[in-house]
Amino acid sequence: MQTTYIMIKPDGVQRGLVGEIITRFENKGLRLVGLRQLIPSSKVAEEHYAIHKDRPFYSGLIKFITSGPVVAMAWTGVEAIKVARNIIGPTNGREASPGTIRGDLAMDIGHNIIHGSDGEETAKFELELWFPNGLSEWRRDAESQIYE
Ligand code: IDP
Ligand code: MG
Repeated sequence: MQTTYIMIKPDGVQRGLVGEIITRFENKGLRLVGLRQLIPSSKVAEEHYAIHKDRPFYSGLIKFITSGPVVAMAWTGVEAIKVARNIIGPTNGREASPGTIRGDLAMDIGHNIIHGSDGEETAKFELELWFPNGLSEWRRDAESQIYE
């Protein structure tokens, strides 16, 4: 089992897509183990996107992500990091395939609705950053049907 950090960005919250997005992860069979809405501080946003700090879009990205509430989530499942990235689709909404969140709901590269961790190390770092008080430990009864 892996746990991945997923975040609905301010555009997704403003557009009223929170329910739609959570439904996709829940229906897939992932288990929600953390959920909070907050307006990110610059400090947390800068740490989260530190890897991009030398990119030309960095300051705009920090401004965007701190501009309003985000929905921070942690989802658990077998290969959850890859599964979630597949549900989300590639960065540019215009190039993302229909069926993915970005392919169905986004038209932009910056305003692309949602973030998902890209590997085990980043997932661990991001989960500790956004959920300093830890995650819920529980097991979905449906997992006996979701997994063989
Ligand atoms: P990802 O979210 O698909 O993993 P990354 O390359 O890690 O994409 O970039 C992080 C975020 O930075 C993207 O989701 C997007 O919001 C923003 N971003 C990436 N590339 C650009 C760009 O060329 N212009 C504006 N924003 C960008
Ligand atoms: Mg990324």
